[in-house]
Amino acid sequence: MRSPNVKLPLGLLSLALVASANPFSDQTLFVDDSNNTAPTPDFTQPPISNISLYANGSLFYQWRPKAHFIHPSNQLGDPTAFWQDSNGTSHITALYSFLRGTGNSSLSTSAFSGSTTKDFLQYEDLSGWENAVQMGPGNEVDYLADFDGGVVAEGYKGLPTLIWTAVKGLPISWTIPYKDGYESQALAYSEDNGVTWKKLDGGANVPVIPRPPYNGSVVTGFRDPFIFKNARLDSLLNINASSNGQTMHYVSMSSGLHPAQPGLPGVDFNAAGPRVWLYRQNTPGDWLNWTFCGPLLQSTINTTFTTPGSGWAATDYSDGNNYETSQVTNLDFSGDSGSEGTGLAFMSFGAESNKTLMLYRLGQWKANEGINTSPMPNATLAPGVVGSDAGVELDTALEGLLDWGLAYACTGLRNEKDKRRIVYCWIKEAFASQDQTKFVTQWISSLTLSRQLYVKKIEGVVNNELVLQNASWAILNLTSSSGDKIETIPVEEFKASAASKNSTVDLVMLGISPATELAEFRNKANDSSSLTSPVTLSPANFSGAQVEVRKGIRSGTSDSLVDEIFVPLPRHPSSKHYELSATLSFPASSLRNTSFDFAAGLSILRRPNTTSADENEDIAIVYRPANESIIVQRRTALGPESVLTTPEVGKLRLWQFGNGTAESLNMRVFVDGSAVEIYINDVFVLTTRAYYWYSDSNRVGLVYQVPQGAEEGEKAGMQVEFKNVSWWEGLIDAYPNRPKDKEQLIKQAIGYPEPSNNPDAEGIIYNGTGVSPPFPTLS
Ligand SMILES: *[C@@H]1O[C@H](CO)[C@@H](O)[C@H](O)[C@H]1NC(C)=O
Ligand SMILES: *[C@@H]1O[C@H](CO)[C@@H](O)[C@H](O)[C@H]1NC(C)=O
Ligand SMILES: *[C@@H]1O[C@H](CO)[C@@H](O)[C@H](O)[C@H]1NC(C)=O
Ligand SMILES: *[C@@H]1O[C@H](CO)[C@@H](O)[C@H](O)[C@H]1NC(C)=O
Ligand SMILES: *[C@@H]1O[C@H](CO)[C@@H](O)[C@H](O)[C@H]1NC(C)=O
Ligand SMILES: *[C@@H]1O[C@H](CO)[C@@H](O)[C@H](O)[C@H]1NC(C)=O
Ligand SMILES: *[C@@H]1O[C@H](CO)[C@@H](O)[C@H](O)[C@H]1NC(C)=O
Ligand SMILES: *[C@@H]1O[C@H](CO)[C@@H](O)[C@H](O)[C@H]1NC(C)=O
Ligand SMILES: *[C@@H]1O[C@H](CO)[C@@H](O)[C@H](O)[C@H]1NC(C)=O
Ligand SMILES: *[C@@H]1O[C@H](CO)[C@@H](O)[C@H](O)[C@H]1NC(C)=O
Ligand SMILES: *[C@@H]1O[C@H](CO)[C@@H](O)[C@H](O)[C@H]1NC(C)=O
Ligand SMILES: CC(=O)N[C@H]1CO[C@H](CO)[C@@H](O)[C@@H]1O
Repeated sequence: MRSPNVKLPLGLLSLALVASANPFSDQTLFVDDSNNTAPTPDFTQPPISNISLYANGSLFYQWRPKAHFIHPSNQLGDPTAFWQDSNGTSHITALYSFLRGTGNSSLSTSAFSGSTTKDFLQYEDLSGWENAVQMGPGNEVDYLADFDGGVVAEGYKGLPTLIWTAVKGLPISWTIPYKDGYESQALAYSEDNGVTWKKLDGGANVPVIPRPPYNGSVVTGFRDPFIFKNARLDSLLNINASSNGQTMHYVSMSSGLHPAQPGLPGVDFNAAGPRVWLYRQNTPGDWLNWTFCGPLLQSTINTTFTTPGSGWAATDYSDGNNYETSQVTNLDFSGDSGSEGTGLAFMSFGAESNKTLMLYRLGQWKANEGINTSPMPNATLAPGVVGSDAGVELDTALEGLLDWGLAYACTGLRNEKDKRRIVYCWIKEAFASQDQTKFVTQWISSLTLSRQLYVKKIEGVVNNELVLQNASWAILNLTSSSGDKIETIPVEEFKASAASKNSTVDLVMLGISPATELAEFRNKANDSSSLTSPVTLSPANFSGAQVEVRKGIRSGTSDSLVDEIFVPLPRHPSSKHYELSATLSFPASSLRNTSFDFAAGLSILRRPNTTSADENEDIAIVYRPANESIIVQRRTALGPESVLTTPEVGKLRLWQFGNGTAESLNMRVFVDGSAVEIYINDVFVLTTRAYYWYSDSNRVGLVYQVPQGAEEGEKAGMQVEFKNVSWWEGLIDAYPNRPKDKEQLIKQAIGYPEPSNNPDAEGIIYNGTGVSPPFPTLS
């Protein structure tokens, strides 16, 4: 859970609150803004410069996705608490709140709600689209908010069991001092297959992991418990999983340690930094007592695993200050091998810094000394903490970005039938002011489409300095790897080994692709079109026929202008809901070659060429071989007063093979309202928002760009071939059983996100209005 309360001063929380509402129902109090005289949008004319001045609800349909998960409350946060029933039904849940909360019941005052899916394409709201809610805050254990949790299908009393972060204090942020007990980990179980959750002892203050492991409020956060099983951890910890017929369950806790500063609690500077802690059950089958086993992942503050300056984890301080939303499993070449413990160890996590990123690592689990692994001066175990001197830690082989754009808080589950790792992320909005704009759209955020993760192997890569970095790939040890055993060679060891004399190497990296089920977008398309023969573009085409040329356009930032050739596809989709794919071949000699500069890719959501350059609009996704970057340029009619228009940038390497060829670039782009997801070569994903304006911004085509004025400079190695260019329009309605009319879908309710069907409602001690209860004394 990313706490958006970061900048809220503590004092604000206890202000007397104006709204009074029945917090137990989202039906009772409504706003009436039907009399407003604000303008309504005209999508054939330029927009007003500040979209938050349009009438409430007037942009409801404009950017709303069709195939993406959206919560019925219309305000959604982290995906969380995923699990799969033994019959193969998956539960996809997300934190939610209302657009119009009471008091402190803002985006950070979250509750749990979701749906089931059988195919990762279509969803059934768990208790209907009008009140699809499973559990909310307000009891003694969680009187302010509920943050992310993990679920197992058979846990406490053999029932579906949720362990989640119960919040008693806000704000929480890595940028401010922490207070022990603000976040504790509590347990709930379900007697109706996850439709509702019952908190332990009716919501009494009996968390199962009450406080951070160390005394003195030294942490930066302590949340997002993720429950998992792992045979490799069992063997490293000498746990006989089947001794009493029960499997050992582990919990990863996302956290970090503050460096001590004058007057502020913290630990020795060298011990500070983000952490994922490992907890295990005291004994398998005991869901109430957990043993602290030290760090599962630890980093020094503001550092990265990747080679500094390389950019493979975006920044040299990628891992920041505090980890969040971790998920843990093992992956192999076909998918999720967590239960078996084979393949490579996998973790993904958010890392908070001044550029918060969603990262992953692959490597090997190795035994460590648990609580003695990183002795921390000035940090002693807190009362009641059971510590173990046997733990497990990730020995990292590679690190990268799970998504280069706006997607965050990714989590996943194992699809047991075929052992695939299915993952979803939260797609944040990118409005200049979300709080100002959310009433104009009357909904914010969605989850991504379903993705699948595995270990990807690329064979026969030229062995040169390009592979010799700590990066988002690792060199496979061909001697020790076979079948489901995957071992990699650290860069320095490789340089000193006989293998370094080989002319090629095999690389492993994280495979990320759209879930195979998304093939239905093509099978069920209501229209589609393909480019019948390959097209090659180069600077020579600036003077050719059948192309449109624009000169001096923004490449995304105002200070770098480009000249562009556009080749429209013969037909374009008539809506903004489609998949587009293309294969681009760049000459091997253009890769990392800075003696000339160009970029090529696709342009989407593009208006017919108008006479006035100001009224053009398009989004372009281009690869720039000189610096191996993917750039998403957003030249929308809406400008920075309304939406973020800075380009999204990611890094992608096209590998060179021993036979002299280079990898081609295979792009799949999903456009679903404002949600745009770009998948490349099953190793790169960038999710962003495209806030197009005009109703006729529907063209798609090929683009080729050079720096402004450079089109005379044609050189060998500047030709790009496009082939397999196709689109499939329609996508699939994620909610066939929800109404389509916005009047039914817009919730004007004012309230606290407490569900009326909360089985713990009688123990509610705080409902979001008035001064919150005093913070309890930690025993
Ligand atoms: C919510 O709590 C406030 C303050 O304690 C109280 O005045 C109000 O009646 C409560 N609302 C409901 C619906 O119980
Ligand atoms: C839109 O809704 C918000 C929140 O209910 C309200 O404060 C605002 O006045 C409304 N705006 C208009 C133009 O009616
Ligand atoms: C599978 O389990 C879900 C609950 O997780 C239940 O709603 C559904 O009816 C079950 N389906 C079958 C075919 O048993
Ligand atoms: C830790 O405690 C020792 C004494 O116990 C003190 O000398 C040292 O300055 C402390 N370090 C920090 C970072 O607070
Ligand atoms: C780490 O980086 C953050 C910005 O992301 C900064 O605020 C903080 O002071 C840095 N911490 C240290 C110890 O350098
Ligand atoms: C924080 O942000 C600035 C500006 O974007 C950047 O240059 C700096 O290195 C960042 N990181 C840290 C750790 O402060
Ligand atoms: C590869 O694995 C083998 C077998 O475990 C080991 O002997 C060898 O040192 C490894 N190679 C490198 C370069 O580390
Ligand atoms: C060198 O490459 C060959 C062919 O891929 C492979 O069989 C061999 O194991 C490699 N040598 C080392 C030392 O890795
Ligand atoms: C496209 O429009 C621009 C002005 O916006 C104009 O300069 C250019 O010639 C047009 N190109 C075509 C092919 O119509
Ligand atoms: C846009 O309008 C809102 C609502 O009046 C206002 O609060 C905000 O400051 C405006 N934004 C800009 C960039 O002018
Ligand atoms: C070159 O090698 C790569 C990787 O082994 C292979 O995929 C590709 O088909 C080969 N190309 C040619 C032209 O042989
Ligand atoms: C061994 C142990 O610590 N058992 C405890 C597990 O949790 C329950 C409920 O909190 C306690 O009553 C036990 O003593």
